[in-house]
Amino acid sequence: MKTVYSPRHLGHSGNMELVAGAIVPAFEMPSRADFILSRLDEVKLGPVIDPTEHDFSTAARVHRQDYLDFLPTVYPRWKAEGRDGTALPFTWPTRGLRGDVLPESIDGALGYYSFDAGIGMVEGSWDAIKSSHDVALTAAGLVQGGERAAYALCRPPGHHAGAAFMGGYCFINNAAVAAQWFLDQGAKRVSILDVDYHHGNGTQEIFYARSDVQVINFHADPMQEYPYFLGHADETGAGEGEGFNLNYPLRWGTSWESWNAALEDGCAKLADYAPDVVVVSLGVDTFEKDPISKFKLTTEDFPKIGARIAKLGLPTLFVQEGGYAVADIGVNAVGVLTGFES
Ligand code: FKS
Ligand code: ZN
Repeated sequence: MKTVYSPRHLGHSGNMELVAGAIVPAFEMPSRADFILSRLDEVKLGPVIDPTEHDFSTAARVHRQDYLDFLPTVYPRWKAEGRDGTALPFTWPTRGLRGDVLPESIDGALGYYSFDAGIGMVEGSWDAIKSSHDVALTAAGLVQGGERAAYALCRPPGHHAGAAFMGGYCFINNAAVAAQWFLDQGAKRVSILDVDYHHGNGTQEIFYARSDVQVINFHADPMQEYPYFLGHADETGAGEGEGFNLNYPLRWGTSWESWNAALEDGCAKLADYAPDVVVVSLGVDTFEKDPISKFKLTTEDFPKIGARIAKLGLPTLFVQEGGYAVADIGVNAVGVLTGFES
């Protein structure tokens, strides 16, 4: 399997986030990708190639244009206020406030275009975000070109980013852009299988009223876990999209047996849908030693996920999302890929 990777992710570094009342270094850090890259080399999964540059025309079909225009302006505007460090929002338009008027202030605009403070940006962030988008589309191109599967080593991740908002370390929804691109290339139906520990609320929002993309999520129950405000089982789609969104919320402490039962059910629904291609939002923060998560999957479980996905017998694009047990992330993420190939 080929991997697409860009060192331009490295500019997205030194970020801070709010954890339990303190500002601390963000868990989503550059070394995550380094560990994956060195593990890819160790197991000789296949060639690692550079992305080619892509414009944002496909991204504009899943994101709002004003949001895409806003992203590259964030850090220049932050600096123009005489600031440095991490750009972060702190006010959001919740119930009872106006969510329809974009403030002139950079702090107001950051709140308008986000749902949490997990989206720190620094000088090199925009270039990294752009490269992550290019990585996803380049890997999608490999699958479109006839490869059985490809791996997009994306950083930053994407599945929390919605049509017009960022959140949870995500800015552009790489998996959603790739899915849209497959459709634009002639695919009739695409399934997104999101195995990250956290609910992919952005992906769900983007495709919620559509029947050409089936979105299947296995994740920690939003009653207990971030992102808290989406991801319940009764969210099944709207209008034309009714029945094409599937959520499997699972309680803290979930281990392989019950996680796998959900995967089996989801895979059966996926097979019924009979998509032309599968996009996997690949998070390995379901790992027992993940520092921010509370599932109990082991290193031995990840290849089984890959093997089950391979059994679907469909062209498959893997898009990297979360995973914060940095020393194990390489073995676990690459374990899914080798499991797929075995
Ligand atoms: C406050 C707890 C909230 C945010 C967790 C974000 C998870 C991101 C992810 C992605 F795949 F997008 F990277 N933390 N400290 O793993 O879902
Ligand atoms: Zn996650």
